[in-house]
Amino acid sequence: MDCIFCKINNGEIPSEKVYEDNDVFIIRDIDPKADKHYLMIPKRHYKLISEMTEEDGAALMRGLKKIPGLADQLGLKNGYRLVINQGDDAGQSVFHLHVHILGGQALDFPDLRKK
Ligand code: DGP
Repeated sequence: MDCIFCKINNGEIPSEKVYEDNDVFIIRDIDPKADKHYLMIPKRHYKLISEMTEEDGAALMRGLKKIPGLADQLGLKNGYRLVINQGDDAGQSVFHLHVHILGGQALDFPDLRKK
Protein backbone atom coordinates (compact mmCIF):
# COMPACT_ATOMS: atom_id res chain seq x y z
CA MET A 1 0.00 0.00 0.00
CA ASP A 2 1.33 3.42 -0.96
CA CYS A 3 0.95 5.01 2.46
CA ILE A 4 3.78 6.76 4.30
CA PHE A 5 2.53 5.77 7.73
CA CYS A 6 2.02 2.11 6.76
CA LYS A 7 5.58 2.14 5.38
CA ILE A 8 6.89 3.62 8.64
CA ASN A 9 4.96 0.99 10.58
CA ASN A 10 6.42 -1.90 8.57
CA GLY A 11 9.96 -0.42 8.54
CA GLU A 12 10.13 0.43 4.81
CA ILE A 13 10.62 4.10 5.80
CA PRO A 14 12.86 4.55 8.85
CA SER A 15 11.39 6.58 11.70
CA GLU A 16 11.98 6.03 15.41
CA LYS A 17 8.89 4.79 17.17
CA VAL A 18 8.90 6.48 20.56
CA TYR A 19 6.02 4.22 21.63
CA GLU A 20 4.37 1.14 20.15
CA ASP A 21 1.74 -1.38 21.16
CA ASN A 22 -0.67 -3.66 19.27
CA ASP A 23 -3.01 -0.78 18.43
CA VAL A 24 -0.91 2.31 17.73
CA PHE A 25 2.57 3.72 17.43
CA ILE A 26 3.95 7.20 18.12
CA ILE A 27 6.60 9.00 16.06
CA ARG A 28 7.96 12.54 16.08
CA ASP A 29 6.39 14.74 13.41
CA ILE A 30 8.89 15.50 10.64
CA ASP A 31 7.67 19.12 10.46
CA PRO A 32 7.08 20.13 14.08
CA LYS A 33 4.58 22.87 14.90
CA ALA A 34 5.41 22.98 18.61
CA ASP A 35 8.42 22.24 20.81
CA LYS A 36 7.06 18.71 21.16
CA HIS A 37 5.05 17.38 18.24
CA TYR A 38 4.25 13.69 17.91
CA LEU A 39 1.86 11.66 15.82
CA MET A 40 -0.15 8.79 17.28
CA ILE A 41 -0.93 6.50 14.37
CA PRO A 42 -3.29 3.52 14.47
CA LYS A 43 -1.63 0.45 12.98
CA ARG A 44 -4.68 -0.37 10.86
CA HIS A 45 -4.90 1.76 7.73
CA TYR A 46 -8.00 3.93 7.35
CA LYS A 47 -8.24 7.50 6.18
CA LEU A 48 -11.02 9.19 8.06
CA ILE A 49 -13.10 9.07 11.21
CA SER A 50 -16.06 8.30 8.92
CA GLU A 51 -14.36 5.00 7.97
CA MET A 52 -13.68 3.90 11.53
CA THR A 53 -15.20 0.65 12.73
CA GLU A 54 -16.24 0.15 16.35
CA GLU A 55 -13.00 -1.77 16.91
CA ASP A 56 -10.96 1.06 15.30
CA GLY A 57 -12.60 3.46 17.74
CA ALA A 58 -11.85 1.19 20.69
CA ALA A 59 -8.24 0.70 19.52
CA LEU A 60 -7.68 4.43 19.12
CA MET A 61 -9.20 5.11 22.53
CA ARG A 62 -6.92 2.50 24.09
CA GLY A 63 -4.02 4.38 22.44
CA LEU A 64 -5.17 7.78 23.63
CA LYS A 65 -5.48 6.51 27.18
CA LYS A 66 -1.77 5.59 27.10
CA ILE A 67 -0.77 9.23 26.59
CA PRO A 68 -1.08 10.37 30.23
CA GLY A 69 1.30 7.61 31.29
CA LEU A 70 3.79 8.62 28.57
CA ALA A 71 3.49 12.38 29.13
CA ASP A 72 6.54 12.67 31.35
CA GLN A 73 8.91 10.80 29.01
CA LEU A 74 7.56 12.68 25.98
CA GLY A 75 8.11 16.08 27.61
CA LEU A 76 4.39 16.76 27.93
CA LYS A 77 3.94 16.79 31.69
CA ASN A 78 2.47 20.32 31.73
CA GLY A 79 -0.21 19.40 29.24
CA TYR A 80 -0.71 18.80 25.55
CA ARG A 81 -3.18 19.26 22.73
CA LEU A 82 -4.58 16.54 20.48
CA VAL A 83 -5.55 17.40 16.89
CA ILE A 84 -7.04 15.24 14.14
CA ASN A 85 -7.09 16.94 10.74
CA GLN A 86 -9.89 15.67 8.52
CA GLY A 87 -10.21 16.66 4.89
CA ASP A 88 -9.23 19.65 2.81
CA ASP A 89 -10.31 22.53 5.06
CA ALA A 90 -8.22 21.05 7.86
CA GLY A 91 -5.25 20.60 5.52
CA GLN A 92 -5.02 16.84 6.00
CA SER A 93 -1.99 15.78 4.00
CA VAL A 94 -1.53 12.13 4.96
CA PHE A 95 -4.60 9.99 4.41
CA HIS A 96 -4.01 7.49 7.17
CA LEU A 97 -5.79 8.72 10.28
CA HIS A 98 -3.44 10.11 12.91
CA VAL A 99 -3.61 12.21 16.05
CA HIS A 100 -1.20 15.12 16.44
CA ILE A 101 0.11 15.45 20.00
CA LEU A 102 1.40 18.97 20.60
CA GLY A 103 3.04 20.39 23.71
CA GLY A 104 6.31 21.10 25.44
CA GLN A 105 5.35 24.77 25.67
CA ALA A 106 2.32 26.94 26.41
CA LEU A 107 0.13 26.64 23.30
CA ASP A 108 -1.78 29.55 21.76
CA PHE A 109 -5.37 28.81 20.86
CA PRO A 110 -5.73 31.30 18.04
CA ASP A 111 -8.92 32.57 16.46
CA LEU A 112 -8.64 30.93 13.04
CA ARG A 113 -11.40 32.97 11.38
CA LYS A 114 -10.28 35.12 8.49
CA LYS A 115 -10.95 38.73 9.49
P1 DGP B 1 -1.81 16.11 8.47
O1 DGP B 1 -1.53 17.41 7.77
O2 DGP B 1 -2.75 16.29 9.63
O3 DGP B 1 -2.23 15.02 7.50
O4 DGP B 1 -0.43 15.68 9.13
C1 DGP B 1 0.53 14.89 8.51
C2 DGP B 1 1.79 15.07 9.31
O5 DGP B 1 2.66 14.01 8.99
C3 DGP B 1 2.55 16.36 9.00
O6 DGP B 1 2.57 17.19 10.17
C4 DGP B 1 3.96 15.92 8.63
C5 DGP B 1 3.98 14.47 9.06
N1 DGP B 1 4.76 13.61 8.19
C6 DGP B 1 4.59 13.44 6.86
N2 DGP B 1 5.49 12.55 6.38
C7 DGP B 1 6.22 12.15 7.45
C8 DGP B 1 7.31 11.23 7.58
O7 DGP B 1 7.79 10.60 6.64
N3 DGP B 1 7.82 11.09 8.84
C9 DGP B 1 7.31 11.76 9.92
N4 DGP B 1 7.89 11.54 11.10
N5 DGP B 1 6.29 12.62 9.82
C10 DGP B 1 5.76 12.82 8.60
